[in-house]
Amino acid sequence: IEMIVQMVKDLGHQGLIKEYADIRNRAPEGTFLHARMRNNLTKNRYTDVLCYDHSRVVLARDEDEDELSDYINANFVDGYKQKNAYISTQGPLPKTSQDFWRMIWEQHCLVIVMTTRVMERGRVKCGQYWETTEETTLEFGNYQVRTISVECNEDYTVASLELKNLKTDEIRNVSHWQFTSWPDYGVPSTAMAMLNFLQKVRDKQAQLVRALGDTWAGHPRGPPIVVHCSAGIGRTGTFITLDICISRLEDVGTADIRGTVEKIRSQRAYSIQMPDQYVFCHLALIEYAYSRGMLQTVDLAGFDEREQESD
Ligand code: PTR
Ligand code: PTR
Ligand code: PTR
Repeated sequence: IEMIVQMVKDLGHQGLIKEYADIRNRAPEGTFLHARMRNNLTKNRYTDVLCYDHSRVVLARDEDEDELSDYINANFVDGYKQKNAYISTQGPLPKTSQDFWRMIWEQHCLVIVMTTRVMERGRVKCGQYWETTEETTLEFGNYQVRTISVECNEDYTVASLELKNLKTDEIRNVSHWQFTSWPDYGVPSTAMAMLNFLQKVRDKQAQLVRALGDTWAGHPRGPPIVVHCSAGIGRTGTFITLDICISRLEDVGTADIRGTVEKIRSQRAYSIQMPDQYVFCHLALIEYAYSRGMLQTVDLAGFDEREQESD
């Protein structure tokens, strides 16, 4: 981790932004054929944020459904030493909320991380696919979503949801974690709020997986954590990058932010959308290491100077 601090210091703010530009300039490696099919086009929230075929989450199809009904703008993303640790996806549209819950059901997900607000700067960023009031229920096709309890904190809100499959009457619990202080195209004002949130999400997933007992035998860390923002690339990519880098840091004391971002982008195209989000990953990781006593001091004086010089 000392090497990361040194590297960040040597590169400076502009150097990191240049490094991100290099990553970003690389053309996507994969096809978007399903995302581009005529009947699927309206299932994409943004026409310029499509999802790769090779890592997409394929919805299960009933015999009575046509082959176009297996599409959702969502990709599996590997975690630290864990295949398919996450599903990165866009904020559900009214039209795709049913598909979203179907995906949660089919993939047995326990935790949803939402890093956007439903409305931002007067624009709708995500559909209201769950209720924010306790003891209220929404229905999307075969799925009923009931909000059991809601706990509001300064930077995030946790809702306990009950997801019912109306075909089988089976009920499962899903824990919904919304980070509320992250502007789109931007970064949180402090890394600490985000890091605390991330830690709580991990603890929750671990607790729920433990509670399932041996149901998830062979998958020690359980089903994928669903992460979404509005497009499912900028803030979602930043969250996942930090989660992976922190896991590695805790395991072997090292980090590879660039490699992590490149790997994530190979599964969810365009992940990490703004240069500042790339810079934020570095600074947040250093802050994390410092807060955990892995670093005694952090000297990034040169980093700030260079940032000011360039303004
Ligand atoms: N009881 C669930 C199961 O065994 O499938 C696990 C579960 C429990 C999932 C609680 C989510 C839960 O949400 P929360 O703790 O936020 O109420
Ligand atoms: N079968 C268990 C359940 O219904 O909750 C959990 C489970 C689900 C286990 C899926 C494994 C699963 O996925 P895979 O087919 O990848 O092993
Ligand atoms: N073309 C869209 C736009 O810029 O408006 C795509 C887009 C939207 C890209 C939001 C990223 C966005 O941010 P996030 O992935 O963090 O929701």
